Amino acid sequence: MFSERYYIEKDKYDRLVNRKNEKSDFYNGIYNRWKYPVLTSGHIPLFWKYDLNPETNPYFMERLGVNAVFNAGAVYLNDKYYLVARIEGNDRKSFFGVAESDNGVDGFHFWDYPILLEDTCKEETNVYDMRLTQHEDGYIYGVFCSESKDLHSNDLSAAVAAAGIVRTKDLRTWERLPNLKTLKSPQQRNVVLHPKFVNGKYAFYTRPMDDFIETGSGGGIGFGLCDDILNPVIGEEIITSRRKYHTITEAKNGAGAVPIRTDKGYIHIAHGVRNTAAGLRYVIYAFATSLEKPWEVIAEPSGYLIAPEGEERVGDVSNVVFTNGAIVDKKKNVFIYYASSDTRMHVATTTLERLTDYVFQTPEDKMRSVKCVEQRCEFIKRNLEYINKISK
Ligand code: M1P
Repeated sequence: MFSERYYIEKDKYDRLVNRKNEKSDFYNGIYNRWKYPVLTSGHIPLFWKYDLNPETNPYFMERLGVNAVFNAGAVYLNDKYYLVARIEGNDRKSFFGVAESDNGVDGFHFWDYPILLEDTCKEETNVYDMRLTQHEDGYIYGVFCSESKDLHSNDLSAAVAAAGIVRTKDLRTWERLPNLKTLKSPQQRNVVLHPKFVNGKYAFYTRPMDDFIETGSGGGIGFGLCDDILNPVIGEEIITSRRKYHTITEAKNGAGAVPIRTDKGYIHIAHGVRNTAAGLRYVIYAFATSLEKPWEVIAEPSGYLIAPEGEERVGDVSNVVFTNGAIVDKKKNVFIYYASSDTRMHVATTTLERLTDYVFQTPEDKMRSVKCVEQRCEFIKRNLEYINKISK
């Protein structure tokens, strides 16, 4: 018989997973924030953490704890909303688990088992942050960070990041492909596969990096083509959305959700990082690239789209919001899944029409205070003239 405590914990879990979500009172006209996180460590089934047999676990102890659930890839299949979340054990190793919901804002529950990747890469220590691309070749690709110890350094923390690739048709059976090789960049993180062939090739958004943490000379989000997904190699990478001095992307940036196709161009939802006295601050921003040349930026609203607010500001890595998944459903509603402070998952919702308006109509960053004040003064002037006109 299960311990009495099992039923208490099971009741907590059931209440959390079945809790109805509601829009918060946050307003900016661009998207709605939802009150409750959609996934947390509390959403992990008890049988992933507790040995349920009282003979081997008489004190009903957690034997394999889970520290955090965050940075989820997202995909919409057969009218359901799926997240492939980064689950980090108390042992600091991350892995992936599939959670599904009927409406995209609540009711997310994990399948019985996490994803067990093929062990094809013996030096790999950690995996995280999967982006899910429904490619026109018929597969769903998962591109994630594959992290290994840097054996060429005496620093115990030195690591090497590469892009791992898996593919599936049903989220249940996953085929591991070789890691992506980028000939010009020693390290890669935040790599996203474009959903279409570009010039007949697989196209990746990359993030050239000199080092595991610092992007160094890497100029921003990169783009490169690859002939063969079974032997994925990228020669040249060109820069799409650039890091810029004194902006939200000054320290680094990285591709997030798979680009969303609209009539006007592809919308990208990415992250930008700046340095502060309190450490790095991660925000989410948006930009658009051309349909014909999906590496060419054609619109980039100034500033951030989502910044951490309230409880989002605090967690294992505070002052961080990060996205690697968004869904556009059959009604053209957009679900932006984002993690806060490397701890939990949230959702912000909007429509494709509204998001397109935001990306293409929001003014660009004028890059210098004086120019930004000029921009704001013109804006205020137009508004005051309009108020005057309608109040006559
Ligand atoms: O801790 C914040 C994020 O840091 C990394 O992002 P980036 O590569 O841009 O620095 C990632 O490890 C990500 O998982 C993490 O959320």
